[in-house]
Amino acid sequence: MTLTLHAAPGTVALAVHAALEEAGADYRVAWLDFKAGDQTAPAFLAVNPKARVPALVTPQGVLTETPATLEWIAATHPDAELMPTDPWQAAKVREAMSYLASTVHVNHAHKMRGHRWTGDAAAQAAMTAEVPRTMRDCADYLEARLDSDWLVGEFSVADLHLFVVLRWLDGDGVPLAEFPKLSALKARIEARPAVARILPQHAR
Ligand SMILES: N[C@@H](CCC(=O)N[C@@H](CS)C(=O)NCC(=O)O)C(=O)O
Repeated sequence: MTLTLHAAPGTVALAVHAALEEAGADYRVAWLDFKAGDQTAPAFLAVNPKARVPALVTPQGVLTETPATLEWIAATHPDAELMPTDPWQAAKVREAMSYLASTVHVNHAHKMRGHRWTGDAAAQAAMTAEVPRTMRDCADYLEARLDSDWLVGEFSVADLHLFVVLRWLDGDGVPLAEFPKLSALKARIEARPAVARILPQHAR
């Protein structure tokens, strides 16, 4: 069965798209137009009631949440070696993806999606104003802990997850150029043939 990835350009779904391409998976992309409100249309809510991308339709059902989806792709395409087999290294990959999803992505969402937390326009503006600081804190942490070519040992799905965040930093008021190790990692990921093949589809 061909997998179907529900995605929108430039979103965290890019990490899953890149993993499918890296894995040589049999897949297609169903694109959503966020500006048109596709994510809250009944047709998509039937796929993912959380109204978020990525959502991956698999033979066993729909998979959501980027870390879980990335790990499933790695597990079902072992030849691509997208997840370490060593338990410690695998736990470190999960640790990184949990941090990216639950802390970094949430900080980023405070820029445009403050309405998820408050209906108060002034409070939303205050949240937006904090994003350059909170995202810089994350970038500082990541830059300081990077000690090899990849986030955890060999290349893994955690690098693809991080890649999306690195693409967001400039827009969040944190110049990526100020972080030499993160800039070099982003360039290494962009140079991967699978990533280069899908990136044009994520131009916004
Ligand atoms: N925890 C989810 C978050 C997914 C998420 O928030 N995706 C955003 C795009 S980056 C989305 O679909 N937003 C739709 C909206 O806010 O309307 C994950 O890690 O996959």
